[in-house]
Amino acid sequence: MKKKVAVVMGSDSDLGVMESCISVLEEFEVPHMVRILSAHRTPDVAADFASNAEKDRFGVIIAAAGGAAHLAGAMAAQTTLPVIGVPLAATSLNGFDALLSTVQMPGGIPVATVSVGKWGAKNAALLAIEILALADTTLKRKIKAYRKKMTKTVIKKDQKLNS
Ligand code: RP5
Repeated sequence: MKKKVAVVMGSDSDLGVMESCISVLEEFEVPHMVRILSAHRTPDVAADFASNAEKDRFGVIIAAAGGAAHLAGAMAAQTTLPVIGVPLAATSLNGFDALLSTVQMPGGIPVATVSVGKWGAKNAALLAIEILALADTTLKRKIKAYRKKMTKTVIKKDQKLNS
């Protein structure tokens, strides 16, 4: 049975940006679940989800948060599954605060942190797919094809610009 990706976020206000993540998982037909779980507002529910994630057949957890962004770290504290943190720009500090909260994990509890906002959201999905592809040849083929297509698109744009 294929492993799933969990996409968790601190608030429904994060959903707009996280669509960039969800759409990539859909494009690659990766089974996934999207949850609103908060490290601060629903800490018990969040901890329960993360501690059961491996048993519930998840392979990777993507965690996005913007305000006092502890969600990825809180997930990682409860599981040895890989956790990818997506810092979001939700405060007057434009996401720099979320970046530091997410990336500066103390030694022993890793969180793979991507960039702030929609690029990070997209890359979180691609990174999760690359992790799952280590044990899934179909997914490996798809991710290589995705890269080739992207390369061709950029070459075409360059040729168009110079023709
Ligand atoms: C964080 O606080 C959430 O991840 C969100 O980015 C931010 C603000 O949440 P709301 O007040 O919009 O619900 O926990």
